Amino acid sequence: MRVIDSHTAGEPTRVVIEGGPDLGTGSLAERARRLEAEHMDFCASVVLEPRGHEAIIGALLVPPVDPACVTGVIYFNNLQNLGMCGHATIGLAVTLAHMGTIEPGRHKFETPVGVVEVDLLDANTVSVVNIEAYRLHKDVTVEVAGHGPVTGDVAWGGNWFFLVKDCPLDLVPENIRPLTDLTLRIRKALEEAGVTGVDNAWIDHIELFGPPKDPAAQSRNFVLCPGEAYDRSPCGTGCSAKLACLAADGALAPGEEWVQESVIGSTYRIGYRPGVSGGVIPTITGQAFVTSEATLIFDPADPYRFGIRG
Ligand code: PYC
Repeated sequence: MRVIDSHTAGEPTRVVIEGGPDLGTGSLAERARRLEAEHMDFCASVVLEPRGHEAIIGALLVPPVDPACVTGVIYFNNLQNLGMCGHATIGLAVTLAHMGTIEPGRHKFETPVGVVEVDLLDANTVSVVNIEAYRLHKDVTVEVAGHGPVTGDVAWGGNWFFLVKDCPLDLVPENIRPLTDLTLRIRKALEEAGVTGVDNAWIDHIELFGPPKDPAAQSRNFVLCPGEAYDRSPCGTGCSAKLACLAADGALAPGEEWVQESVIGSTYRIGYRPGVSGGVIPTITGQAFVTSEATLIFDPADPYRFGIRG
């Protein structure tokens, strides 16, 4: 299997360019469900140790349904497929440019949650126009074990998020362990309280906000991804959910720029235009860099060929 690795604002992406499973035909959403139901060994073997680690997001290239799209893509981690993934979309655009498949300019990628547009600005800089993001609930309070009440908003940005405005901990790399513990507890509290997205969807991403370190930024975040990994980047779909909340609160006007910092200090420039269903169409601009091209080997005698699972 051939893969190309990159990182976007520190967050890794592994694009499978050859040797992935055949998911047959149908919509991207149907093929993503098939990937999750029938090929989790493949997903875990690509992203987990000993070939990877829990923070890697895989991107499986598949033929698009919409002929206007350069490619279809299904993002996945070791547990599930992701509807959309902002950092991996930036990483994919830079990877396709590295392969000579796309040139600077506007392109479309088809994902399980809809078509997204990417503007390849130079070899490393990409703007992603995401699907429509919206806030579902404002000010939901849950009782978090060992901590007390925590209030946040539930919003959709291509994945489901619970967004907490004032993080009680400083958002710095030294606090990644306690930030991870706190967000895992918040996610459990949401599950226990029955707080979900639309159609009982699991709120799998938890996002904490605090003041930025860089004076050019407006905010800093920490994002827990499905599983126990945190996002090294400011999280593209998390920024989309944030923009939906800012717009709903009247805190950011259409076309205005917001700089979102991640817990490691990397940044995205973000903004929105109004959506057609009352939400926002986010634009996320960031940089990715290719880090390796590799052939993954699956030796049938290797007891860990399907990844080391916790
Ligand atoms: O950038 O949307 C994102 C993302 C989701 C999970 C990790 N990164």
